[in-house]
Amino acid sequence: MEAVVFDIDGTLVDSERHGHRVAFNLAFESFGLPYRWDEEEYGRLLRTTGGQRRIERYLAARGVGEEERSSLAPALHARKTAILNELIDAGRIEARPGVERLLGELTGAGCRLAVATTGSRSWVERVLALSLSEFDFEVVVTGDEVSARKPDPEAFAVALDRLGLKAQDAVAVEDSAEGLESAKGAGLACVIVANGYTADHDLTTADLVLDGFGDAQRPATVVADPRGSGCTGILDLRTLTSVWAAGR
Ligand code: XBP
Ligand code: MG
Repeated sequence: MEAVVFDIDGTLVDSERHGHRVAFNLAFESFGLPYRWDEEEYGRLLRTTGGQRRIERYLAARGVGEEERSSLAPALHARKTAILNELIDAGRIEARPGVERLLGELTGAGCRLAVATTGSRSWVERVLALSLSEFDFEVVVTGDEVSARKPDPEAFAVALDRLGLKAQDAVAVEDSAEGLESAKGAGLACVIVANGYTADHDLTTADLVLDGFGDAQRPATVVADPRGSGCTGILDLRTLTSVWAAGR
């Protein structure tokens, strides 16, 4: 196993409920718009990957015309991204429990680290620099560099290409059905670390499903272990290597 390619939102960081969603709402407010996405509605809106697309589809569903949408959505998204960067600077977007342990273990074993996200490069670089600064993500593919967002496999395919690796040399770690479909579409074995927004997604094609990264004090729950990795609730190098080997 040469590398692990990580998703960001909902995976490395629990960023959606109290990060992106808050930034979207503050952007709507700053534009004097009445829209507010509550936690429950946001979970449904998340099925559209890419924040600008999410805004566009929401505006269309509210009858905002194509011409107005084509200028309003990018402007709102730019404001949202600026606000999100302020939240990141304020330390509001943190790594999920167990992520730093796993990244340290992988780094110590000489395993290469990469990111394949649908999110925008502007905040992705910031969150990696501030919340995961001690780790070297050799390749970072963001929504800005791909023509098709997840569940399209492009983000993971570009990450593998830039790593100079084939799919059988690596494993993906994701949180959502869209991310799982994207990773599988690129030929990668995929571990899902689900969260409050994705626990009810269709994750049946995953090679392992946990509800967290886990650690000795608080192991995660193994939701599904179809490859027989023997995971006991701690996503570690051994478990990832076992999933990788079973997927070859
Ligand atoms: C999650 C997404 C992103 C974020 C919002 O990406 O779909 O769109 O919700 O970020 P992933 P942007 O799980 O692939 O990291 O507003 O920058 O798109
Ligand atoms: Mg995600």
